[in-house]
Amino acid sequence: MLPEVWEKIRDHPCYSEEAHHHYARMHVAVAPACNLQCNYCNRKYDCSNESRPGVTSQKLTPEQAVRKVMAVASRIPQLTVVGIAGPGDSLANPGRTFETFRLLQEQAPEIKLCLSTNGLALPDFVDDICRYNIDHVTITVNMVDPVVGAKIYPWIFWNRRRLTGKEAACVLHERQMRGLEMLAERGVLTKINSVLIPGINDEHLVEVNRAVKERGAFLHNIMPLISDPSHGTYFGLHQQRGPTAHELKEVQEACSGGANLMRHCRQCRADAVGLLGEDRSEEFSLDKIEQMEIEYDRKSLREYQWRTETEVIVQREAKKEVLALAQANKATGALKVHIAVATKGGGRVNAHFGHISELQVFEVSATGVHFVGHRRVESYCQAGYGDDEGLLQIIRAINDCHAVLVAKMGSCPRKELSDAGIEAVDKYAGEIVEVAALSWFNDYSSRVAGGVGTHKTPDGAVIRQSAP
Ligand code: CLF
Ligand code: SF4
Repeated sequence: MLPEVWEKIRDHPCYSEEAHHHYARMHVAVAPACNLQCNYCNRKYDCSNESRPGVTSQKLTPEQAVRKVMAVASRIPQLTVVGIAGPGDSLANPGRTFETFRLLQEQAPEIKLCLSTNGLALPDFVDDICRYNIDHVTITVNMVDPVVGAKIYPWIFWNRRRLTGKEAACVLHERQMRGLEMLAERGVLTKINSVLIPGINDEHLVEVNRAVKERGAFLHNIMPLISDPSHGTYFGLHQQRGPTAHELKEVQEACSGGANLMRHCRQCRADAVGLLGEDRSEEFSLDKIEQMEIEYDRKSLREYQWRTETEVIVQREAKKEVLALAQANKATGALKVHIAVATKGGGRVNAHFGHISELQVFEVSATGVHFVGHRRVESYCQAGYGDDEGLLQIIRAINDCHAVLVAKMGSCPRKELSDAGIEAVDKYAGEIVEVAALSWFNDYSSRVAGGVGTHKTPDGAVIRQSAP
C-alpha cells in the first residue's frame, strides 16, 4: 500500500479493520434533507444508507455540531474521525455540511473528515470535498443497472425536476459513477456501501463490486437490508425481507477477488459516538454538552495516540510470533474454525460474558486470524442473574463457532455452551485477540489430532472423543 494511503486509513476505524479495535469515530447529524427516495427509508428516521434503520437523531446546527465534537474529543481520546452521515443526505444539505467541515478544519485540524452520500449531487461538490480536506467519502451504490435501480428508488429530485422509474435510476447511476471517478482522480479514498436486498440486487452486487473497483473504489461494504414493518418503509410494508447471515456471507464470497470488502461495519446511527460497536451518543445529547466543560488538549491527545500506535505495533509483532507457532504445528494442517470473542476494544479479550452486547467472530487457521463479522446479542446477565432465554439466543448467534473467548464467565453458561460444541475459554483474559485465538487454536488442533476432548465438524456436529 502506498504510504500516503496508509496514512489515511491507519487510524480510520471504518477503512481499516485493525484500526477499528483502537480508534473511534463520531457522526454529527447536521443534514436533514434528502434529494431522492429509497424504498428502505422512511424520512421519519435517519438515512439508512449509512445508519441503522429505525433510529432518529437529534439534529444539530453546524455550531452545535462543532461544540459536540470538541466535547467528545476532550472525553474520548480515541476519537480520530468525524463523519456526516445524515439524518438525510450530506450533499443535499451542502451549506450545513460544508460549514460544519469548515469550522472543524479551523478548530480541530488533526481530526479526519468523512462524509457519506447517495451520490446524486456528488459531481457538483467534488471541489468542495477537496477544499475542506475531506479524505474519505462513502457513496451508496445499490445498482449499476437502471432496471434494478427502478425497484429500489421510486423517484429522485434532480435539476429542479422529479424523475421516476428507469429514467431516475439512469441519472442516479450516471452521477454516482461520475462522482466516484472524479474522487478517485483527486486521490480521495472512497468506500461504497451497498444494501443487500434479497431478490432485487443480491445477484447483481457482484457486478456492482466489479464496476466500482474499475472506477477506483477503495472498499466495498455490503450491508444487510434491515426491514421492519414498524419502520413504515415501502419495503417494510411490502414484506421485503432482509438477508440471512448466510446469504450475506455468500454474496461477500461471490465478490471476493474484486474490490476489497469491509466486514466490520456496525450500521451506526447518524449521531453515533465511540468505537464501532459501542454507542455513547446519549452521553453527548445537546443539553448535556451545553453543561460540559470542554478541554481540548492537543498535547495529551497526541500522547494518547502515540501510545495507541505503539500498542498497535506491539500487537502486530506478537501476532507474527504466535502465527509462526501455528504454522509450525503439524496438527493445524488444513483445519479452519470460527471463534467468538468478547471484547470492549483495544484489540484484547477484555469483556465479561454476562455483559456483552455483541461478539466478534473470527475465522482461525494456520494462515492467520480473519475477522468474519460481529453478532449482536442481548446481555446474558440481567440484574445479577443469568437469563436462560438470553443464553439460548447467544448460542444461536454463535452456533457456527468452536469456542468463545471471554475475560470472565460464571459457571452457569458453560454446560449449555459445551452441549452446543462451543468451548468457553477464559484463560486468555486480557490477551491480544489474535494471540489468544491462535494459542487456543494450536491447543485445539493438537487435541483433535490426538483424539482427545470435544470437537465440532464443519457441518456443526459435536464429536466427543476420549476424555482429555
Ligand atoms: Fe462514519 Fe461512514 Fe465515515 Fe465511518 S461510519 S461516515 S465511513 S466515519 Fe463505518 Fe458506521 Fe459502517 Fe459507516 S461502521 S455505518 S461504514
Ligand atoms: Fe433515506 Fe438516505 Fe435514501 Fe435519502 S438517501 S431516502 S435519507 S436512505
